Amino acid sequence: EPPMAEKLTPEARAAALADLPGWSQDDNRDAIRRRFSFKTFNQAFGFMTRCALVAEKMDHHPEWSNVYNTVDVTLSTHDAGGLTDLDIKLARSMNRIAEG
Ligand code: HBI
Repeated sequence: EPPMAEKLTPEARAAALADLPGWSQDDNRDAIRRRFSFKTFNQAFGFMTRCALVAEKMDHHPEWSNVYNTVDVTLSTHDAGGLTDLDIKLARSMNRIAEG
């Protein structure tokens, strides 16, 4: 197994967020969040299916919920107790997948 990811410094977090369209710092936790909105439930669930395959490959998993055409995502590295590069990588993948 790779070594545990380390929490990003405030500077690294700010720099990463500035280059991550749609994502923002969670108000209450050391985590980032984004709402993805689609035209249909089918598009939303297709997005979740593709993201799930990436997450499983990374062994890094989102906290998320789906209501009809909307997917709310929160990313944090539980093992590290906060935001790490793994969250940034998964967020980038999710943005790419959402762009189709
Ligand atoms: N997903 N978001 C997130 N954070 C983790 O710390 C994490 C995970 N998926 C799997 C995982 N850790 C495993 O490494 C441990 O649960 C063993």
